Amino acid sequence: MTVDGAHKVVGDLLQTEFTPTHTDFAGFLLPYQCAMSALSTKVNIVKDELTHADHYCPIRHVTSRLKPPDSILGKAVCIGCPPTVDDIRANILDIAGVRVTCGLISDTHRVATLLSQHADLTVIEVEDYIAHPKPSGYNGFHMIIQVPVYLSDRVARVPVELQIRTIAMDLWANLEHKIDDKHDHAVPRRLLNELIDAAAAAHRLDVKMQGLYDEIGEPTDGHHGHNGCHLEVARPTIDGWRAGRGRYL
Ligand code: 0O2
Repeated sequence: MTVDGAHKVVGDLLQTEFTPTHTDFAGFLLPYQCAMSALSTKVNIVKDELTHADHYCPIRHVTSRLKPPDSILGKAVCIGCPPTVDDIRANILDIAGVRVTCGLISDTHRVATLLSQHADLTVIEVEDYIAHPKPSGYNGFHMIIQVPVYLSDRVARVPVELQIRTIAMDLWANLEHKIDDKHDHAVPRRLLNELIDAAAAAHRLDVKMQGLYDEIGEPTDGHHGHNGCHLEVARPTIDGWRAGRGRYL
């Protein structure tokens, strides 16, 4: 289903459970907000520590966002997830998102490896769009990470989507997002082709810069080159996990 189609269906879903009438959105989103803050803090600690220790920090920017309720419901409709709180919790894993922007391709892999080594984090899904770009041209390294949130009576393990991109791809993705919005998700073919060309050019620049860096750069601890990184991915532990979602490496 297209995004527009989903929005129309969302408009007809006022009787579903996931609405302001039935759902305390602030309460639903709170664990996601906490998990997002915890992961952002971890990334920022790594950033500060490496800036201090290495004088070269692979992390340039860290941002985060919570998906708004209408967008959560739109995605539920798109993927055929029943619009109930439990189903949404089990099947939509990018309600909380943290985005890390890096200089080089090898930096993205270094950051992914460093974070995956945190004992309290569990990587449950990896999508390597750098090795396998999307048809749109998008590339980036995505992980779904379970982050522990210590509530008053229990520990909730909350999924957060971590997106790690180069600066060049971040520039592309932000512009592509704006163009997509401006055209109401129906971008003319000519522009789509130009965007695909631009993404390829950004990737060529990334590969070129990586090559130049490799000529002068000294590998640091955890450096895995730019040909990818291999992470241990845990089997999902969330009830109602959507079979076949993502690729498990
Ligand atoms: P926003 O605004 O970030 O919330 P899914 O997320 O399950 O629908 P998929 O393909 O399994 O789809 O997830 P994926 O591709 O790992 O992550 C999707 C997110 O990556 C998007 O989130 C974007 O942030 C980013 N992304 C993926 N492809 C593109 C692309 O072609 N262009 C741009 N600009 N960003 C992309 P959302 O939820 O779509 O948006």
